[in-house]
Amino acid sequence: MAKICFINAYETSYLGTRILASYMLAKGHEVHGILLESGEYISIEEPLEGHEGYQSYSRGVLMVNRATQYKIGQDDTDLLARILQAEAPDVIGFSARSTNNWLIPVLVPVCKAAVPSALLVAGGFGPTLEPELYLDGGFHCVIRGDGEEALAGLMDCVEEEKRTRRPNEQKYSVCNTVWFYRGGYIKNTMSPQEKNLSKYGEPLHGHRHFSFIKNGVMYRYYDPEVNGGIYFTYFGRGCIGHCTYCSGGQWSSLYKDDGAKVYKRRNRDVNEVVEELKKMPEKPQHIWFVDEYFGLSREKTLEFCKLYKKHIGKTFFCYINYDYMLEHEDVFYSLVDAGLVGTGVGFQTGSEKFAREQYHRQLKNSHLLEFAKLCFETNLFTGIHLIGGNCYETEEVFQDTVDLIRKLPFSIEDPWRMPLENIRLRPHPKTPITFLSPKVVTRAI
Ligand code: B12
Ligand code: SF4
Repeated sequence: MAKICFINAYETSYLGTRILASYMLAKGHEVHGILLESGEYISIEEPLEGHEGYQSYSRGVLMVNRATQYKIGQDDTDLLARILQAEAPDVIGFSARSTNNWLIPVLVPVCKAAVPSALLVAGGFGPTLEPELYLDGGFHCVIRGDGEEALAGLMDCVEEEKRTRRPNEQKYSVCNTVWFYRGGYIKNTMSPQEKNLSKYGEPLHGHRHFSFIKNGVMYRYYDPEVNGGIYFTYFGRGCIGHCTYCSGGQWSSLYKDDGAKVYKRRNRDVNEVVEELKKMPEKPQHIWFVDEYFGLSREKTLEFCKLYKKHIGKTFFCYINYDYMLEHEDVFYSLVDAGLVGTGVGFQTGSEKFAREQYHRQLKNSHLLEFAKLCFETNLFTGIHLIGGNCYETEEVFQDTVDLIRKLPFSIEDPWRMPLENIRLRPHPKTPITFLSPKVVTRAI
């Protein structure tokens, strides 16, 4: 048995590490999750050029990810060090999106000083897309892509090292791992993606598995989701879109480049999702399915709705496939009947041409509008997503967007039923739009 401590920072749901944690426990390893700060949006007065994560304007309020205003400080890192020393893990696993890259020099010295013998591993979108950044910053290893199999392989090597008290060179060849070793980078090939997500189990919850640090205060053995209002989970992974500002497409390219099998979309078994929800903590009264979109077939969706209504009955949020729902309105109404109360519609711009050329989105605004009206009439809370701040946008494109907004339904009695959410374009490293329209990048994040 080996022990891993995961570190997440400024996150909302920590879904990736919750799943990894479940899988490591099932493999017989020990796990503890350290949650540094939280990922909520906070309001600001003036637009900020330098912001971590998204900056958005919605319901009359300008907002940024908390990481912009509340930087992790000495108080927080002292507490982090205390937890790490107490847990004494063999491996420390940092989970990061590119928006967390700035934390590399903050966290590495703390981890190394607290547990000098621990192997420092990084995973998630940030390290996957720029492994060298993390290795040069002091991490021993980066795991690219889906983390489950690679981390399990690595933990087994570490366990072997503990048992034999000898270095185990096999760790340097575990699939998906990247190392800086003997003066050069070792980039191991990607292993095929696992199709059956059941293998990885449910996201781990429970106070005993987590510690939370916020505002310089430590909540030892505390899982914020257990006492929060929302429970986060997922139906599956992957997306069929190719939006140029999204890092999702780069994920599948990694596998394709190595000739490894990758799935556009993998769904979990519907019964399994319902069984997980039956066991969810009592306090959260709302469920958020974090999938990019609801990708279940008609039969599976109807089956889910029936089971969900019977056994769970709480309200839920998810993104759904607009065209599909317009063609199969009965499926849409079943979801609403089961508890769907919120969703979003990604217009991004009022100009279909601009959406096609800049963002590689092929959707028809007339369909999106029809779907938005359907949501409105059904009383769903529906965020209308728009992208702001693209310097290639012309006056004509702007006018098209204004015209589109005028066509959206609106109720004076219930003005926030369909709020506009204008999110500033701030492409992540190496996303297609950074090559397509290089000027669009105002600051690398
Ligand atoms: C749902 C979602 C959200 C949800 C919930 C996220 C969550 N899971 O906690 C919400 C809306 C809250 C959200 C918030 C944000 N998101 Co988001 N989100 C997604 C989405 C659609 C799915 C993510 C998901 O849950 N996947 C399923 C889980 C299981 O996968 P995973 O978390 O990636 O974890 C796996 C691997 O990454 C890896 N792994 C992860 N951590 C670790 C750690 C170690 C040690 C190891 C070994 C492996 C490992 O193993 C895991 C299991 O296989 C993706 C798009 C996509 N296609 O993935 C964008 C995406 C991940 N989000 C993105 C961003 C930028 C954000 C925000 C920063 C935006 C903001 N608010 O400013 C915040 C992040 C908060 C933060 N500070 O980090 C970007 C990341 C881009 C990048 N280059 O980093 C993505 C790719 C979308 C995009 N526009 O490109 N997001
Ligand atoms: S932005 Fe959303 S729809 Fe577009 S490719 Fe990324 S995950 Fe898919």
